[in-house]
Amino acid sequence: MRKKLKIGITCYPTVGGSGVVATELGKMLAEMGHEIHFISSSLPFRLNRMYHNIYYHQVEVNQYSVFQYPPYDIALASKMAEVIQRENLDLLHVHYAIPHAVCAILAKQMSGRDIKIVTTLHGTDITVLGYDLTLIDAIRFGIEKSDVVTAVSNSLIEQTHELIHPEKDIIPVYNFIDERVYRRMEASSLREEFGIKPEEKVIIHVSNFRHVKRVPDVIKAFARIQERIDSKLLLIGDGPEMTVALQLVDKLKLKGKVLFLGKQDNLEELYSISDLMLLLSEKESFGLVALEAMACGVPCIGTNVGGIPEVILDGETGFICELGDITEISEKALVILTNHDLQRRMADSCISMVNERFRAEHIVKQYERLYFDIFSKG
Ligand code: GMT
Repeated sequence: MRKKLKIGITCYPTVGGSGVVATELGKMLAEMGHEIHFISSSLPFRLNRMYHNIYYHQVEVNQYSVFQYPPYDIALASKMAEVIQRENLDLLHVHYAIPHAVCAILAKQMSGRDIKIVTTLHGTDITVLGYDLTLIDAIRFGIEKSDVVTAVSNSLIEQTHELIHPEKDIIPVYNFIDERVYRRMEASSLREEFGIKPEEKVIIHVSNFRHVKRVPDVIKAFARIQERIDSKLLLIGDGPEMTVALQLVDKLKLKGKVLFLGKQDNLEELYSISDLMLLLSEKESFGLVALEAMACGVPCIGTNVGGIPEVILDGETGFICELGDITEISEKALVILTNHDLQRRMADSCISMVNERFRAEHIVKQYERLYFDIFSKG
C-alpha cells in the first residue's frame, strides 16, 4: 500500500484561480487519504465546511507601529516551520514562486527538517512580477530551490524561461475543475429571474475585473453582437475596472442589456444558462473560468494570449481571436450564436474535452505521482 503523505498547502486564499486550484487539489488529495494542512492568512474560500483529513493553520500578520508594512512573509515562514515540526509534514506544496516558495525555503531551514518543496507557478508571479527587475532573482531562487516546479500551461513555462532563465525543469500540469460541481444543470428559473426572454442568447464573462482581463473589450464586442441578435451580457465579478465598465455600458447605451451580477458563488448555474463565454485577456496563463464554462457545455471565445489556446481549442470548443480585435471577436461570436448545430457540436466538444484533457482525477494523480517521485529519488 502507498504511503499517505502529510502535505502543507499554501496559496492566496481569497477569490482567484490559484486559490481555487490549490484548495480543490487539497480537497481531492484528502479524499484520497492524504493528510492536508492549509497554511494561509485566512480560510481558503472554497473550504467552506469541515472536511475529513483537512486542517487549517492561520497565519497571523500583526501590524506593529515600527514596521512600515506588515511582515506577512516572515509570519508565513514561521507558521510553516511550526506546522512542519508539529505535524511532521512530508512536503509543502506552495502556489506562487514569490513569496510562497521563498517562504517555504526559509521555513525548511528554520525547521531543520528535510521537507520537500513543490512549487506551482500560476502566472501572475511570472508574467507580471517577472518584469520587475528587482524581483527576478528572488523568483529564480524560489524556483531553483524547490524540489519540483510545475506550471499550469506550456505557455507559462516558455515565458518563465524567457523572463527568469531558471536552470530547473518546469513540468506542465494543467488546471482542473471538480466535474461533480461544474456540469450543465437545469437553471431556467434563473433566466426568468434575470428577465431574460426565451429567444435571447446569453453571453457571460467572469473575472476579477483587473485591467489585464480587458472587460471593456468584452462590452465593446457585446455591443456589436446585440445589434444583430437578441442577447444579454452577464458580467460576473468585481475589481478595479468596474467603474470603467459601468461608464462604457452607459456610453454605449447598453443599460438593461448588460447585467452586473458582482461576485457570485454557484457559477455552474450561471454557466448553465449561458450560450457563450468571452475571455479576452491580455495576460492569462491558463484561464480557469473558460474550463469551468466548458465543463458546463459553454463554447468560449478567447484571445491568442498565454495559455488560453491550450484551453480553448480553436474551431472545436470555441474560437481564438487576436487581442483587441473587436470585429473578429464579434463576428466569431455571431457564427456560434446564429448556428444552432455548430453551437450544439461545440458544447458537446467542450464537455468531452474537459473530460479528456482536464479531468480532475487525472490531474490530481499527476501531482500525487510527482510527490512520490521526489521521495523515491531520495
Ligand atoms: O487571473 C488572475 O487575476 C488571478 C490569478 C491567480 O493567481 O489566481 O490567476 C492566475 O492563475 C489561474 C490559476 O492557475 C489561471 O487560470 C489564470 O490564468 C492566472 N492569471 C493570469 O495569468 C493573469
